Amino acid sequence: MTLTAITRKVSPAIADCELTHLERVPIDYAAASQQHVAYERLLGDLGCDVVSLAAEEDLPDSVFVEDAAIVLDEIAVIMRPGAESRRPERSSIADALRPYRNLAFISEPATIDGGDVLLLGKRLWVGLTTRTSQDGVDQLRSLLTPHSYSVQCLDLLTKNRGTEAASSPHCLHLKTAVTAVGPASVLLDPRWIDPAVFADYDVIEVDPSEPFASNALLVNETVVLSTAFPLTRRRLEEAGFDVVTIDATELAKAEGGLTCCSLIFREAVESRKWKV
Ligand code: CIR
Repeated sequence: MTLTAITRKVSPAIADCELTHLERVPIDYAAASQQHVAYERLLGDLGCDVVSLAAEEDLPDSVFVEDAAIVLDEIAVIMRPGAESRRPERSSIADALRPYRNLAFISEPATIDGGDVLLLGKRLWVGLTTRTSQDGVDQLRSLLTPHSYSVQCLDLLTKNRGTEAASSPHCLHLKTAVTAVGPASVLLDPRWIDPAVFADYDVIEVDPSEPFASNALLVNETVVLSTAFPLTRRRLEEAGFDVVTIDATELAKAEGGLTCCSLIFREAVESRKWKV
């Protein structure tokens, strides 16, 4: 199926990115840009029309377009990111999405990052985290209930946490801990999220030696995973998934994973109707 993928080039200011759990280490801008170009090429190979936005010189985290919006068949919702430095990323993402969808907006004081929103069919799981507030979840629910989505809030600050809840910091976003790898399948890290939460789904757990492997990107029927996680790759392949890997190690230093760097969506339902 042809999909559209919105991406944005790495900002030359990436070294000034927000960091929550990782220590700041130097980020090689050239290497990050090169890896990002390979990511865009891979999306193209997997059937996406890639719309690559120009870099935003003054917005360090703007390559992580996933956090500024969510795109559903019926509507796109422009988020209000929890980190203040990231709020100016929204206007250009709204402009990029306008040709494809009607837009709705999360308004202040609510905050919500797209990285906290996991879509499985008509169900959205939304993590309550340091970036996403209850008000953000509630606003999203009122915007999407008319489109027949159910919005399920997952408190990741005090509940639903995995085996390392007491000893390690919680993960940044819901999708750091769990992502969709099929229509009813999720890849998760049981240290960060209680697998019982996803009992209705087919659950694949990451290899215990590979933290951060749980952020995989599903494009059509292919699972894209970082080359850093060969053992989790093997688990997925043994479970019957088609997996391709890509080097995403440079942006990982900015706490970015594979889902973070694109907004992927299919043709709007209305325009499909026109073509029938
Ligand atoms: C941030 O802290 O906002 C960025 N440095 C990383 C955002 C990664 N986005 C995501 O997981 N959805």
